[in-house]
Amino acid sequence: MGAKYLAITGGVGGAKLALGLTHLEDSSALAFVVNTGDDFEHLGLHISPDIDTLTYTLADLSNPDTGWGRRGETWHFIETLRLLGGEAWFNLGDRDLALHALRTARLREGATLTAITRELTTRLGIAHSILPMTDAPVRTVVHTAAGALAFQHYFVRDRCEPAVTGFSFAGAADARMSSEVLGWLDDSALRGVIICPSNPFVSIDPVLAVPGLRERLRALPAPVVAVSPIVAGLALKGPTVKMMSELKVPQSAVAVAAHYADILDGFILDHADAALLPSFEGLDLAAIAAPTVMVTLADKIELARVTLDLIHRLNADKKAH
Ligand code: FO1
Repeated sequence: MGAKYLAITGGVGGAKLALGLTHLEDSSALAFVVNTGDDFEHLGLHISPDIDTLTYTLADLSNPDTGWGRRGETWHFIETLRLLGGEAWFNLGDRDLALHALRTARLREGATLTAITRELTTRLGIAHSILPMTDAPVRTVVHTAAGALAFQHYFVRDRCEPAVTGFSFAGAADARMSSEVLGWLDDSALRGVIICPSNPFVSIDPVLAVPGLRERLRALPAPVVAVSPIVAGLALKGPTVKMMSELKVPQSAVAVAAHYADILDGFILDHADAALLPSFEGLDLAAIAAPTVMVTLADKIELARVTLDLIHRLNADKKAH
C-alpha cells in the first residue's frame, strides 16, 4: 500500500500549502484535518470559514485578494441586509451564501459536518477529503483585557484590535474525533503529518484540543512536520505576530516550533530566517530553511515538495537507526 499523509490546517495560509500538496499526492494518499473552532452561527446559518477557505482553494474558486470567500462574488444579499438594519459586519457573498444555506439545512436534517463537507466538496469536484477536526461544536473564545469574545467577533467585527490574554476552546472537552480522522491517524500506511503554516493559537491549537488528537500525534511512529507561519518576525497574514507580542511570546519561528515541541519531529522555517537555525538545536527536531512565501502555484507546489522531502528524510533516518 502507498504512503499516506495527513495535513492539519486552518485558513488562508494553510490552504496555500494544502493546494501545493494536492498537486503531489492524490486523494488516496492525502487528506486534510481542518480547524472548526472559527465556526459560528450567524443569521441562522452555520458558517465554517476554514473548511470553506480550503474548499474554495482546492476547487479553484477562491478570491485571490482576500484568500477567503469566492472569486467574482457579488454582494446584493449583504448590501440589502445592511439597508434593512441587519448585522452586516460579516461579509457573506451571494454565491457563498448558497453553501451556508445548504450546509445549515443538512445539519438540521441530522447530517454530520463531515458528511455535509464530503457532499459539498464532491459537488465542487474536489477529490481529497476535507475532514472537520470533529463533528461536535467547538468554539474558539478569545480572552481579552475587555472580556471574552467569540472568535469571529474578535477577528472580523473587532478587526483583531483588542489585546489578547489567552484562548479557550468551548466544547472541546466533550468533542470526539470522527471515525474518518481516526481512520487516517490509525492507518499503518501513514508516513507523515504536516502542520500547515497557520496561526498556532487559533488555527492549530483548536485542532490539538480535540481530546486524544495531540496524544496520538505524540505517539505516532510517523514524523510530524510543521511549516512556520512567521517569516522574518512577521506573519504573512492575520494576527499571529500581534498575538505573540500580546502574549509576551518571542515573535519568531523558533517560538512557533517550541509551541509544538512535544509533537514535532521536523520544522521548516523561511530561508530569510536561516540565521535562526542554531536556535533549534535544543528542541530535538530537524529544522531546515526553505522559501516558504507562497505567491504562485509553483511556490505552493515547491514548498509541498520540500515538506514531503523532509518527511521522507526523517522516515529514512529512523529506519537507519
Ligand atoms: N474575514 C474577514 O476578515 N472579513 C469578513 O467579512 C469575512 C467573511 C467571511 C465569510 C465567509 C467565510 O468563509 C470567511 C469569511 N472571512 C472573513 C474569513 C474568516 O473570518 C476566517 O475565520 C479567518 O480568515 C480566519 O481563518
